[in-house]
Amino acid sequence: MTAAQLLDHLRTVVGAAHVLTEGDLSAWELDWRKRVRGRALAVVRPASTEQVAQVVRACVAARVAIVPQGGNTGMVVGSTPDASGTQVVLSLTRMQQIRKFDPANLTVTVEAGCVLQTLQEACEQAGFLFPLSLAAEGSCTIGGNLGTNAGGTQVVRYGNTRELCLGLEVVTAQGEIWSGLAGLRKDNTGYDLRHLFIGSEGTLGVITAATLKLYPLPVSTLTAYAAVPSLEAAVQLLGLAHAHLHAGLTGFEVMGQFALGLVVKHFAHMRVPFQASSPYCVVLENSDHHSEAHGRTQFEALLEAAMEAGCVSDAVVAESTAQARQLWHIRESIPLAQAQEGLNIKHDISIAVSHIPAFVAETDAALQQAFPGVRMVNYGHLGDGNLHYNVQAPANTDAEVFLQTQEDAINALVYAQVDRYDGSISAEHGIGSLKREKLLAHKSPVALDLMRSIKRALDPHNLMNPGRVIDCSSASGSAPTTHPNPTTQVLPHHDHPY
Ligand code: FAD
Ligand code: 2HG
Ligand code: ZN
Repeated sequence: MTAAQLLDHLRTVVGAAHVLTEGDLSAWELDWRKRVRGRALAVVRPASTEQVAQVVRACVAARVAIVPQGGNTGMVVGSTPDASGTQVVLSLTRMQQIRKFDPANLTVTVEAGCVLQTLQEACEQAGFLFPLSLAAEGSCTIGGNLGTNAGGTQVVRYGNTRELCLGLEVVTAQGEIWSGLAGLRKDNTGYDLRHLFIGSEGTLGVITAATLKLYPLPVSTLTAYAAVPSLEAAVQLLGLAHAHLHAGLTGFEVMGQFALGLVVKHFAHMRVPFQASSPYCVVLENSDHHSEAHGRTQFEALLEAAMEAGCVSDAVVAESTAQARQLWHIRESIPLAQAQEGLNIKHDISIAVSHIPAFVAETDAALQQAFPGVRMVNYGHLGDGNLHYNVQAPANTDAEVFLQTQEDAINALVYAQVDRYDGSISAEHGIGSLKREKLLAHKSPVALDLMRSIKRALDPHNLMNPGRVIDCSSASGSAPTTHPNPTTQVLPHHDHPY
């Protein structure tokens, strides 16, 4: 089958209006950080699981690779096509139905293209909480959240997306439909296939729907914002927060002074408490199931104990939902402020919480010694041991030249430290193509071989998002493939500011 014949066939499957080949396809071809632009054979937008299956079968017959895509907000260049012009972007955004609420089972079944915020709001209207929450929630999709096993700001209480998922519907790399949406909390009938697909970044199959866990809505959700004198103090505060709030602790985020300074600089209208006076600040959330008064008393007792222990120097508790939103907005604006500041290097790392202060002290010092003047944009989900330990070029330097010459060495230094502390080089964003080489260097050979075996077994023609996560192309000396995997085109600097 030629490419033209394939496109004709796809038009009959999803409708001509939903096979995009011309015009500005940047929304699908350019990654969120604007680091890499690919070129698609077509963007195909099916409206049902059956259509996804037909698209996959047609692509397999034509030996054309498929790149599943949701909101295209991923951080690791995993959802855009390569530069060959031969890959089909399979966009799930037309599949957005909430298929079923099951209040007694505390589950919701939803299609993969549903935007996270749409699902959160629908759940709230139905009287339930769907707790996954991240700054990209207005545009990321459930399929992308599952594909990346996204984390976000509520993991400390509810776990990441994997832990919120009870079942999946998947179109396999052969174009068959596997339906596992029963929503069972107990099912020990052999391998748990759902966990293979979650976090596989579109490399094993296409997630078309999921059954997800719901929780009771808290009676009151309170937010506090605290200045802490050090990272050690932030870790001590985390311990106190667990002890005082128990399961009420639903958010614990840390923000370094320079990261908050970028928010002040680029979003001048925002009020950022304690930024000038404290090396770190923390956002805490307490979700209470008794009453607001109970939640507030608990929060006040916690902050009093923390001040007595010397791990909090100043704190505010939001008086209203609007104030709470403003405090969270500060935290959630950091990635955007960092983008405004220009090119940067992201490290989405996890380390045991207990080791984080020592890791940061040592790694900050080593970076300053090797790359004087680098600016650390350090913040993240301290409650989960997940830091966004990002590096900005020194002030008054050409960031593009700095990155070209120093990025590899900076990554090597940071990831060697992560290894020394037995951490992970990707806590929540995934591997995509950005970290594929790093995965080879930081994962054990046994683990890599197991991953390759799974990939070859489920996707023998290497057509599902090839070149992402783990390379099984013939060029890698691994599995046979009918497709070379040309490297994506790295953009000139004026096109990739983040
Ligand atoms: P996409 O970017 O479209 O795709 C991501 C990956 O999933 C790709 O490999 C793609 O092939 C695959 N995929 C997409 N849909 C499917 C499907 N239906 N079936 C199989 N595979 C699929 N991430 C966090 O974890 N925590 C955060 O706190 C966080 N904050 C963010 C804040 C901002 C401002 C931004 C821009 C991003 C943030 N992210 C965060 C990253 C990103 O939002 C998440 O990775 C999100 O889960 C991606 O969803 P998406 O729909 O945009 O997926
Ligand atoms: C966050 O927690 C996101 O804000 C983005 O995961 C992190 O931009 C980043 O480095
Ligand atoms: Zn994050």
